[in-house]
Amino acid sequence: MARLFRKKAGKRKGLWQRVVDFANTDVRVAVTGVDQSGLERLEEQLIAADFGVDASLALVDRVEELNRTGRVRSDGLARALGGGIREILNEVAQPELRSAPEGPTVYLFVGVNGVGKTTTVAKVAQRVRAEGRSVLLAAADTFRAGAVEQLRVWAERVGAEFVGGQDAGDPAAVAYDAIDAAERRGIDVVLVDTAGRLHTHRHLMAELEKVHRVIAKRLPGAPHETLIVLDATVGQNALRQVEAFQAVTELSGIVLAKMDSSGKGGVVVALAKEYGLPVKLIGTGESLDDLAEFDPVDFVQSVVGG
Ligand SMILES: Nc1nc2c(ncn2[C@@H]2O[C@H](COP(=O)(O)OP(=O)(O)O)[C@@H](O)[C@H]2O)c(=O)[nH]1
Ligand SMILES: [Mg+2]
Repeated sequence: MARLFRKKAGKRKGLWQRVVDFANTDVRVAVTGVDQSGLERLEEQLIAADFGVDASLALVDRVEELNRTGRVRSDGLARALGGGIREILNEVAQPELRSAPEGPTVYLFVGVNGVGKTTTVAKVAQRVRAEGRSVLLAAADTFRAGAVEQLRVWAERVGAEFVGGQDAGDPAAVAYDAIDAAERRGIDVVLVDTAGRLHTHRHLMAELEKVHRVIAKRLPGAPHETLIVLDATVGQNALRQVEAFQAVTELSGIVLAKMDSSGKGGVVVALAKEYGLPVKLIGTGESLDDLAEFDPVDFVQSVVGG
């Protein structure tokens, strides 16, 4: 992941450079620490970088606290921020995907349209295959024409089993059949792809609630992960999406897709602070191998170098 951030340092710079420049070039900061207007500017910059209000205030408080003890000078600011961000992220960190003690492990993928759900399902399938485990893809996106076929193609490419419904069929039935098939065939992991939807799609949200409920009923302990896929480029809107999906499923973590095309990693901190949800995986491109674990230490290192 460190490589990813270095690669995009140019883009990311705008975001952080303002915070860091502020510490380095403001002579008063170097001599006397951060003054009140400096703290206000820092707060604005953090909010502009998508850290969210709660996290930004907590970080500024931390800087203010260190400031009082004289410990914030030019390079100390980056370190103070880095420590604060790490703390917020570590509180919710949980990089491992949960597995079933026996029988198939089931992961449910949810999120709005076009964020990268289906691609993420394929990437996770590829990873499971690489670990020598068997995997079945369940095409419970029966809403968008062609979605079932799209997942079938991925399944073939990664060597996964496949269960697909009819277009316009019942997605909960697809998930149910997929778990049946996995049990019968002794398959290790079931990945359930779903249709993109917005909180305004009442019918589709109710349908998703049903998918979740049917999985939980069919196999106690499942879904072992309910992962919301977010497009890293949307920034603050990610928070609204989490809120909406949390209301109908029990989210266990986040996949932040499109980190390769975003300078908006700050939202990760807001999500941890406001929803207590860990980012488990990040998408770093459109190919099957473009999936990485989210590592808070790497993240902080890459953004503040502290
Ligand atoms: N750059 C980049 N593109 C991605 C990533 N993940 C998905 N995409 C692209 O985003 C688009 C939508 O992906 P898809 O998986 O169909 O989204 P879905 O509607 O949520 O299932 C496709 O063009 C993908 O190739 C990623 O991590 N990085
Ligand atoms: Mg899809």
